[in-house]
Amino acid sequence: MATAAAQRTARPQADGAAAREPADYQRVFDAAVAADERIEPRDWMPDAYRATLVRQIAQHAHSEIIGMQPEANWITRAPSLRRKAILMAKVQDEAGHGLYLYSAAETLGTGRDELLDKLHSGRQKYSSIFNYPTLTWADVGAIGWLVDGAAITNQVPLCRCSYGPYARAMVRICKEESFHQRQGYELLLALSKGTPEQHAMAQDAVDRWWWPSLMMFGPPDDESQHSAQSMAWKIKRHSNDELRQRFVDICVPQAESLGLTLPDPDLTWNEERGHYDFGPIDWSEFWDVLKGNGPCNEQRLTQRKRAHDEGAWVREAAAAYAAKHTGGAEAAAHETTGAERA
Ligand code: BYC
Repeated sequence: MATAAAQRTARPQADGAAAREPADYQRVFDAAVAADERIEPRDWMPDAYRATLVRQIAQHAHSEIIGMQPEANWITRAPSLRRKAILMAKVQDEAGHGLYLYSAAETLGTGRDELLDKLHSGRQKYSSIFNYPTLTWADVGAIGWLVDGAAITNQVPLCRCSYGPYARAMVRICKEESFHQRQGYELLLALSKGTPEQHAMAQDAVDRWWWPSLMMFGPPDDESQHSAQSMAWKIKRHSNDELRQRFVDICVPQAESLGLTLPDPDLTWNEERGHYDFGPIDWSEFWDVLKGNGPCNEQRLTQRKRAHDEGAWVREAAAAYAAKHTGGAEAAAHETTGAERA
């Protein structure tokens, strides 16, 4: 009797069994999702499931590498060696996250070149949040606390995503994100407890990053075109609004401990719901940023394309090195075969 995993595999039957009908593959896939099993790269999967994963994972990967820019802006101006070392490590981590995610997308049969080409030509998105500028040093703290905090809230459930490679990549990413969130919180705390000017700088950063951080979770549920299907496939485990509410509930007491206020006069505890109520989000701003009209959209894409072009020689050198080694291995194998024959 074939195991559940073997039943899902789309490879030809080694035992010569008759090929299954498409409906059988669909049934086996549906049963695996219903049983909370992981779908793996060699398993049969519906085309639309594959396309949805490529869309989400690519957008996620693009966000990681574009997300390096706003913080990298402050590396040379970090106020101490310790802060500089922490920030450099964080920005490098984001590059690493991009690599895990591009690799996960590759397991779905989509090459990295193709995905980068779609990013550079505006055919694939990256997170709206990275189209806002980092105006002061406190923004590094606000990004860590709020942006990485929102990312963790969104990404912890993705560790249970139905697609194996994405879920496994998320485990490591979430561990690193929690370090990022803590360093941001600690940085803001130092500023908040510092001079009045430092406190004001921390408050100003939180005022600017709060609403865009809430937008990171995506449009409200009734305008989220992909949520229902993604949740049925167990790619997403919670809706955009559920995760946004969870994030607000986490942040309110943290803001109090930081001695900072969140820029929303409507934030109040709702005893009946067991959650904080919060004010209306300006969704016109969100859609406008997605259309390319945020304060930094143009700058981010221009910088990304420049970095890609300037890195061409590195990719060429790496490819030449790999070809040399593959060539060497093939030549060695050939020699062995020849020696055996002789
Ligand atoms: N920004 O039907 P919906 C990080 C798009 S990196 C831009 O709800 P879905 C970090 C959406 O793509 C964090 N676009 O979509 C890095 C769709 O358009 P398309 C990045 C957005 O996919 C460095 C349309 O709106 N995290 O933390 O079901 C330094 C309708 O939306 C956004 C991830 O990528 C947005 N905010 O749900 C520091 C997490 N929201 O594709 C930190 C993985 C929505 O049809 N992604 N859109 O053209 C997800 O969990 C989901 O894709 C989302 C959206 C919740 C974001």
